[in-house]
Amino acid sequence: MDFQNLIVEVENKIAVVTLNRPQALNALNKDLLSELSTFFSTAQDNEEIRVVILTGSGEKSFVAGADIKEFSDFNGAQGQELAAQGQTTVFDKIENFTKPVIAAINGFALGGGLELAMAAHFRIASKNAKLGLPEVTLGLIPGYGGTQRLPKLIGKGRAMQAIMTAEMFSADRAYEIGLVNEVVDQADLIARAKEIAARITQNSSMAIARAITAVNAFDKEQGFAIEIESFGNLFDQEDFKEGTAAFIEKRKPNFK
Ligand code: CO8
Repeated sequence: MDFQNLIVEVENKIAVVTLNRPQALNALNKDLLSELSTFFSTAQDNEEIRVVILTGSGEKSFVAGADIKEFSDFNGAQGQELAAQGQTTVFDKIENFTKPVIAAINGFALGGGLELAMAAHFRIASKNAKLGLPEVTLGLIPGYGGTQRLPKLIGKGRAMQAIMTAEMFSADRAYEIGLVNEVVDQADLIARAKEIAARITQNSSMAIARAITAVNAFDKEQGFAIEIESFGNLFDQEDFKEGTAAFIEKRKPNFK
């Protein structure tokens, strides 16, 4: 995989994807978004990849938002097109990706950067991380799903306040309110993300894919029906037979 704005390292079925525009604090421009979209399309069928870790290059920033310089002269139609295209080709694609995506937030996660982290399945952060949706300071609102995903993660009232004030959460505060699952020293961030990922790779990837689909359906009307359908379907799969057999035989399962 040959990218200009991403560094992709795959080892032990774990892909570490580093967004790499440090001169702009890894802001999301069109090229970077397009490469992210390509990466996730390719990774879907790549058997060498079972978990994806997203992080930013440098010690200062995960992603400082959408690239303000790129859209500063856009009109309404262009802005809407940019947001719609980004949501479909990147943010929703990540949320619905059937392999776990972990955001390892190594600094600023602002605007589109926090929205990217929220599209991931869960988040861990380094102690220096700062998270927020400052769009109203630019006369905008979050356009990459932030108005939908932030309230689900931290509650409507807190999300309203965060969006209205544009204030940043410290890593510790983000942990307190459930926006990130863990806070670690920056030096340990990727190692910890890999540790979690390695644990995930021990489990049935087929079951995990179904779990992602079911959890994502939680707030949709048909959520319970999707859960039931996926649950039933898994009974017909090899992994279920291996998993239950291993339990009964008191051994570790060997999932293909
Ligand atoms: N876009 C473009 N360039 C950026 C961005 C950005 N979001 N953030 C930082 N940069 C650039 C700076 O312009 C600067 O470049 P240069 O050296 O050429 O001047 C370089 O990165 C370093 O940044 P600073 O010098 O500003 O670094 P500081 O440590 O002083 O400040 C901050 C760090 C606080 C993160 C500051 O850079 C900042 O406030 N950045 C903007 C944060 C922001 O407002 N983000 C939200 C953007 S809007 C958004 O994400 C909307 C998402 C939905 C879009 C839907 C499609 C329209």
